[in-house]
Amino acid sequence: MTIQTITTQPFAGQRPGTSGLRKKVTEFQQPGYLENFVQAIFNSLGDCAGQTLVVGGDGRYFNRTAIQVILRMAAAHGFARVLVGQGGILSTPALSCVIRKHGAFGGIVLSASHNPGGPDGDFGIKYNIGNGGPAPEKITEAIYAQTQVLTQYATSDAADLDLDRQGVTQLEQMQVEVIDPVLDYAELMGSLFDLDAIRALFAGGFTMRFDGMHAVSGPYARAILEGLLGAPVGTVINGNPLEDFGGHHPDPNPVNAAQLIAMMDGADAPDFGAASDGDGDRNMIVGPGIAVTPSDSLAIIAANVTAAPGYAAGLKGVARSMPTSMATDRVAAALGVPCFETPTGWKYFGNLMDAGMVNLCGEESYGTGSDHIREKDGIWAVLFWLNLLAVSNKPVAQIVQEHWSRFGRNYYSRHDYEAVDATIADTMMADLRAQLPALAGQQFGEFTVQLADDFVYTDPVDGAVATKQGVRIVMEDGSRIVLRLSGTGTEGATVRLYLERYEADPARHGQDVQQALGPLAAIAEQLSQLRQRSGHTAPTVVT
Ligand code: VG1
Ligand code: CO
Repeated sequence: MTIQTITTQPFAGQRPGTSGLRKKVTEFQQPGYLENFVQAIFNSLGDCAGQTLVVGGDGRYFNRTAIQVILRMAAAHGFARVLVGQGGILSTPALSCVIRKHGAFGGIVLSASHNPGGPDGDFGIKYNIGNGGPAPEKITEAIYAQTQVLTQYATSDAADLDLDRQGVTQLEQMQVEVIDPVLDYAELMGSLFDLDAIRALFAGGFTMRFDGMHAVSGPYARAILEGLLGAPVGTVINGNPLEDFGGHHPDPNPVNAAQLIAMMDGADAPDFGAASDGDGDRNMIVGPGIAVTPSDSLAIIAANVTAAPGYAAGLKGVARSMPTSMATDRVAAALGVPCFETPTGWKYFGNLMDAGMVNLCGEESYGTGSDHIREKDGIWAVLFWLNLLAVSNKPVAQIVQEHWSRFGRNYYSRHDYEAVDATIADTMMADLRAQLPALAGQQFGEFTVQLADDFVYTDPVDGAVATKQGVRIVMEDGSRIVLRLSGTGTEGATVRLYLERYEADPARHGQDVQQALGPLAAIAEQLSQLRQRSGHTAPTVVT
């Protein structure tokens, strides 16, 4: 075994997006492509002597290959120790948990999350810092700068390690410890929730289906739901991680988790349904005949947070991404705690949690989590709901309806337009931005524009400023239209249109969501000409 220095040349376009670098597998397979990015991470970190790194991924195609490359390069960079999940598996929340528990310097997640996998699918890589959370923009920009100038990378010529057996192996001067990917995480979950109450719920005949979508959360769900909590075997469906997710899109929404939705809409529906995404950080919550929107789920968790023992002291504050509905703001106001509005992407929540300003965060994109780690956490959200169902003894639909009756309903929907020509999308956003200064005060049907801007966020902890985080048009009645470009797509541009309308009157809480939002969608088209310009007659995905 010797350490070698390999000459390389920069690749264009290695700038991390909303959540790490995501590209087609074939792009990652180019010689030196992954190595360059990993070396850029290490260069930006500097000396790592004596430090521990955590490595794991969602098990998608290229995961194992990438981990072997990273292990050899970590040894060459001088890390003292690497913890790697058995089989190369670590869900994003589990990796965050392991970094924190073992005092690691940081970690590398291999995942393109909700994007499809397989040889023709997507791959991704993301660096997490010592608090367990995604690296802030200051660090991702430093990594990107490195990718543009590096001329060499260092690696070892050691053979591949066995990732399937737990235990310690030596790689150059570095120790590689293959760990149980579930153990630390399951222990943390046990410390937050009323496991006895949930066990009693299942023992009493309560039924559930958890859809692992053939992604990383299956093994976690099996160990926790069917193991620790005594749910019957078969509660977890599609529970074996597959390199191509069985050919599906591992994105837990009613469109992609159609099998689960069909079960939950059926005559003999289970009492509760849930699903998680590729890397286990997203969640979808479903009751018989009702899919809870992520924005409502966040608000409901906020309103009932003390139901779980880990949150008995209540909320310090909450945070939501800007496009997420304002349902949680109403709960925060009622509780008298602050509600922060951040740009899209979990990396913006880290500082607020580290500073003790918030202990609950969420995004409209099926992401919910707390300060137990620094990532969103799919199984955590599912366990919270189970805990709530167990102590409240109410079905999902009743919990949701009672929440609306108390706080009002924020009708909400996201319309995604995928694979739009990137130039058309950029021009559309630029033209929209140009209209913003003149919009305030203008009337569109029943709506009058109160505020129109391109969202700018100043981090209250470190003062970092993020600009151009999405165009928002806020009406006087609180209704909102938000448009932004995705930072995780790998084909052309994905335009996301977010629509929200508040309805206080319980007598009007039973409307069809798309009908309730129809007038706002029409205004969005009038202002952006998104459909007309993109040639899409309808959104690709509506959630
Ligand atoms: C999307 C979501 C965002 C989420 C991000 C990563 O980003 O909108 O809320 O944080 O994915 O989620 P974008 O830029 O495509 O809108 V995950 O589960 O893919 O790591
Ligand atoms: Co994810």
